Amino acid sequence: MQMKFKLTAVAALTAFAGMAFAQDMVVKIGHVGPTSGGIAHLGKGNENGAKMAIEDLNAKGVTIGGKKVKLELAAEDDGADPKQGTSVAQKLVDMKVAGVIGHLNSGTSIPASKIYSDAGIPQISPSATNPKFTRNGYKTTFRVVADDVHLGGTLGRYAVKNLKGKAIAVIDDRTAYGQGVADEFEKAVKAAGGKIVGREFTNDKATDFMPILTTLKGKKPDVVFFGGMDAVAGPMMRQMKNLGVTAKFMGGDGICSSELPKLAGDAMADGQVVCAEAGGVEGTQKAGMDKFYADYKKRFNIDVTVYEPYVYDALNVMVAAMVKAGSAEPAKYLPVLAATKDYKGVTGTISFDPKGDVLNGALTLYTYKGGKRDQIAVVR
Ligand code: ABU
Repeated sequence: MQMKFKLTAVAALTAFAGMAFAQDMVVKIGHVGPTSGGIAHLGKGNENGAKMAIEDLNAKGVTIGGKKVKLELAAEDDGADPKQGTSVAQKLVDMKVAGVIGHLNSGTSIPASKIYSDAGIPQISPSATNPKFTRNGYKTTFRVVADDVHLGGTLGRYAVKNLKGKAIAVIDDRTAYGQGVADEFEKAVKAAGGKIVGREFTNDKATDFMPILTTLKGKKPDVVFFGGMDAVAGPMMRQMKNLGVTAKFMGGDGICSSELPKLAGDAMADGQVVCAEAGGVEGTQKAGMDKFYADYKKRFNIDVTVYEPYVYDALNVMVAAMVKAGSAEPAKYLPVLAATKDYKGVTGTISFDPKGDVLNGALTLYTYKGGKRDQIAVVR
């Protein structure tokens, strides 16, 4: 009798432990963005996108290889600094995260990609657009946005053909993204028969642009393109206004945020800015993106800045691959992730090409009216 009781108790304890194990299997996913420094608003937005994806997945319930899983976010700040980027990448590798969403910047994502590749850990950037990011031959590197060849090229052609720019000036912030997208813009302007009247550079922490703007003012530009981020573009626009430069102001996804009107203040005239987000949806897919914007606002009581839906999709695509592979072990789910085909996300349909780039990536051209982004067109 006593033996029977003992056996029953052991069985119950074993079952309970099994249940607890099944309930408690934790899968850690890393996220990296600059949550400090000049573009902390963008980094925090990206982190929120990752939080929202984790919360939604945990609420729905995720089962991997027959085990109920609790997803946890390991969020790190790289300050948009390449050295800090590699240091937090190593920290995430040491924590044995199953995968990483990030980094936000090309300048941090590119050096970090070697660390993740050496560790065999999949990395999906929701925003790094420098083409080099996916061109190092690493099997672990993916991105869900179009690259700077597409961004700079489209904007360069638009400056000549649609804006009818006759004297185009270019400034960049000397980062991997800023310089790269500006180079692509300049190439496309020239190929479309446009004239570049000046090229200047600054850096991603600068606040005084008067010397370079004064030089460019002498060349009477009707379009100024800036390769860099919104935190620099806003004050640059204010100083352009102070100098009486009324040129159209163009830039890539880095300036194309909901924050730019606040950063530029009254220096931004309606229709003056033309920028491009490195993704986009049309037709029936627009409902999903609109719903994400509304849900995000409800959850965090702030607007989407620009990349949050891409972070959300990147994390969901990663977890979908784990579910399909029946494993959160990087070596097991990586081939399934690479084979992602026609994943229906809030940012559109995601498939990866052999480099890890999103196939058939779109761009959305925007201007600003009344301090709000106003869509011009979705371009493929
Ligand atoms: N794509 C613009 C911002 C991020 C980056 O590529 O540096």
